[in-house]
Amino acid sequence: MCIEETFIMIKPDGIQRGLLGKIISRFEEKGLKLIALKMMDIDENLAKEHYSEHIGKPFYERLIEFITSGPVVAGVLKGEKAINIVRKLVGATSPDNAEPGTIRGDFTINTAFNIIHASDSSGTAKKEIDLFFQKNEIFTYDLALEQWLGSK
Ligand code: FUP
Repeated sequence: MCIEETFIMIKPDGIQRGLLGKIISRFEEKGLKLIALKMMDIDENLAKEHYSEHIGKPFYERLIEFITSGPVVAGVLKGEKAINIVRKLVGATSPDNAEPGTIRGDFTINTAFNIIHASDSSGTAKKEIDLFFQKNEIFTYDLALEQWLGSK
């Protein structure tokens, strides 16, 4: 069984629109385990590190300005094939491609203000979890399902 950990971040627009609870519920209802969660400000250095792959792109400056404009909520989700499952629940980057039923498909209309980030591979998941969380901010506990499956 492929148990993975993945990073999510509810962006400033998601917080400001009062969507935090609804977004987190999608992951809880799916059966993913929330093992870390915190509200925080992102400073410019962290923003630039997190979005380093986008340096030089036309939307880069606005992206850094936006992600540092207000608090975000960062989290770590764990579960079987969690990275791909979370990306599917989040939906495509561009809201016109994001399917109804996905978080972006249901709640967003503009690519720059797409309310949530989620890691897109095991490499970025590890990098992003390490960038945003100390080891003692990540928790270990059992879900009832895991006890049944013996698959912690
Ligand atoms: P995603 O992995 O779906 O969050 O998307 P990307 O890593 O490609 O892009 C990161 C963020 O840059 C997006 F969430 C929003 C922003 N962006 C734009 O503003 N315009 C674009 O054309 C592409 C991305």
